[in-house]
Amino acid sequence: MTEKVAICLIGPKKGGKSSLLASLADCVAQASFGYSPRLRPALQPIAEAEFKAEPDQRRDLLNVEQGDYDRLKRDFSEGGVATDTLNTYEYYFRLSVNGEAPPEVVTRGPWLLEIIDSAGEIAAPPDGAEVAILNDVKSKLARQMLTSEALVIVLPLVRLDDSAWTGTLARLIDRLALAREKKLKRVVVVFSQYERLFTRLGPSAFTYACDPAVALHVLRKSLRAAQWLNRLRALEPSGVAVRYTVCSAYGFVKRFQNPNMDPHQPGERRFRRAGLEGARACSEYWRPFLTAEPILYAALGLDSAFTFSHAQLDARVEEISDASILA
Ligand SMILES: Nc1nc2c(ncn2[C@@H]2O[C@H](COP(=O)(O)OP(=O)(O)OP(=O)(O)O)[C@@H](O)[C@H]2O)c(=O)[nH]1
Ligand SMILES: [Mg+2]
Repeated sequence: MTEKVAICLIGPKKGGKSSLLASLADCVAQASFGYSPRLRPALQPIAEAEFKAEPDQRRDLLNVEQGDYDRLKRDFSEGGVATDTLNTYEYYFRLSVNGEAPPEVVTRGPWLLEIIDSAGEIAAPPDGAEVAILNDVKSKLARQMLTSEALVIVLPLVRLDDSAWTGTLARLIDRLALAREKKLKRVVVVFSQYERLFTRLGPSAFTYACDPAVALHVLRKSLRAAQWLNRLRALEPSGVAVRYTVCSAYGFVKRFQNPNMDPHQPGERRFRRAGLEGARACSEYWRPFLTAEPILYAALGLDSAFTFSHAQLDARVEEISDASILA
């Protein structure tokens, strides 16, 4: 049976929310995730009308243009555009699982997803900053957070220490934990821009990035630097599952295995073949990394090799022989 799931992306400005979303469909299509390849998930952008239609009308709507998501992808491939604060933006997808999955997952679905993106300043403005946001927009996002089944908190991995937004985000988590009428079932914290940790490793970068033990080590280290995330534990007694993961929308360069960013280009441009323009120039080499995880977990509650619970993060730290290279 078709099931609808609403997922709200929140996190600071420039945290990587829109980039995660823009790379999501390609990440699923390229199976660039930590789920078993036998799961065979498929994710297709759909129009809002299809999401909202009654089940018997859905077939007629299959050919509607997917303009909004195409525009988001194009903006991302051209270097990214900050989301404006004038509204919150909904994107719609059909998710299906076509391969081997736990029985409770295959017997349900397909899933119609509504993913809500918004400017970081609305939910997580810098502490003490006067950011003028229309009250309508704030209350729309607040309502969307309370009526979503899942929340994905996107945090930039590399700028945790000098971040002015931790206070506002911590207070938001507290308020969510106290809210009675929420529908929340799952929260995923995802640290973005993961490929940046591996820039000095050249063609070995992808091999290290693909090791879940490295991600676990990085997450433990990041959580020590972000103690305020412990407040999420307060959600668990009310039945909300919390997971941590990492992702990179830029990802890695196909065939060459190095991180897909060029530090010598102004604004750290992604690699692309000179002379080729537009989407093709990027897709030839671009392999996004794990941006599927937060959304598939949010929608299905299904763990991958790269999603970690508090229990896994708390477990006795095993020595990881190669982790010292990341220090
Ligand atoms: N190195 C690297 N940079 C990234 C990645 N994803 C996004 N960025 C950079 O981070 C910037 C911000 O990303 P966005 O996706 O626009 O962030 P956002 O959370 O949507 O920001 P707001 O819309 O302003 O709230 C982009 O312009 C990129 O330069 C990534 O995977 N790796
Ligand atoms: Mg954005």
